[in-house]
Amino acid sequence: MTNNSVDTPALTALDHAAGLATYAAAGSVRAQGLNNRGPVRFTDAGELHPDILAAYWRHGFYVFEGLIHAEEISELRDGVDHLLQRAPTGQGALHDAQGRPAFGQNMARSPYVFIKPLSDPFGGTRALGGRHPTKMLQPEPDQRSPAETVHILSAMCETMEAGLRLYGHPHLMAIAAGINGEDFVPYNDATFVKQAGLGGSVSWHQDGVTHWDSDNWDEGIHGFNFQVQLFECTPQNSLWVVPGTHKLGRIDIKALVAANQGSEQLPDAVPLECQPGDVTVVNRQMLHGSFANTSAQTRVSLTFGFHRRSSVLGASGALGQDASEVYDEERIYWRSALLPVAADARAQHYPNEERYLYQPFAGKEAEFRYNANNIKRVVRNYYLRDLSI
Ligand SMILES: O=C(O)CCC(=O)C(=O)O
Repeated sequence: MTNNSVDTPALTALDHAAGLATYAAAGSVRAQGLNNRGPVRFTDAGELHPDILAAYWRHGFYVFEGLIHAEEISELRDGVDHLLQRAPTGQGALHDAQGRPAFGQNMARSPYVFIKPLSDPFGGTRALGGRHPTKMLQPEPDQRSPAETVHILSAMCETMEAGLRLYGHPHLMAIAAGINGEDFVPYNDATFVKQAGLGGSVSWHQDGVTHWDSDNWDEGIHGFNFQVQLFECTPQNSLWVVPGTHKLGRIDIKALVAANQGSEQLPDAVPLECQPGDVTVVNRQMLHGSFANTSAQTRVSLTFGFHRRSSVLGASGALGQDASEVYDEERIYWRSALLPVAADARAQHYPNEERYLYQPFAGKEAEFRYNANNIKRVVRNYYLRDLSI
């Protein structure tokens, strides 16, 4: 299947879904052969199990099954639902669909990114460092569709208490330490909302933009992203990855798609099929993307990443950050302070759960409790200190 052009009739959502069916089934079979999914396991010393780490480094991704309990998933769904109910009616609008003042107007940056339904907002543009060089298929949405649909919700630790608590999840933090070292540091967060019949595509890309030409480049230098899945992820609505591509350096995506007869259905890709509560870890150097969601199932993926400290210290702003920003010790300290605050928010909500002690703030737990002072100095506007590379 080739991309739309002005000369060809518009692709219907139905045809798009039908055009994905065979590819989706084959991708699902390929994924099953990889042996990189299952429940999280730790050694007696509390470290991420070496078999899991080996599978992650081999393929560039891992699926942790059932990591987040149903009760917490339900709280997160409520949080996202609230944000969607109170969303402005479109980018920059002041009211929600009920005519109430929209959420987020007192924030330093709107937490909502809207797009035209089923569109590919970044493919083939210079946005985000031009890292999405090709355009995905853009089927025609149903005539009753709204003009704009929410594509991304950001700042989950400020907009949802459940989002902040998730950030401090002890198993997620231990996984981050296993991959990036105990002094790991945060990246950013973005919740991808792919509503049934409306959700747009995310064109094939690799996330990292800073270190491709570094002398000390390696397969882990751009960190990884978690995706916490609130609903079932099927081959039709899920993120797809090309296994092993985190080892290849910068990929010529345009040439790859051209060599595939212009089709977005890359031959070796696999879907990240998940149940609610599963968590994926995807290396940010992986070639990955997702198709327009012409299926009947919504996907909501809470996406947040972590880096090695050495990848970030001294780097300049990239992606959502201005190039004039420098990630010095102080910047890293205050962005990382969200982790002990999140761990304490979690401990207050789930008092019987063992808390993760984040090594860079060891001994400072009392100073970084979840309280009014730290909501003001650490949580508010935390996303302005993101560490994007
Ligand atoms: O979940 C998606 O559809 C896109 C996610 C993605 O591209 C990313 O996390 O970089």
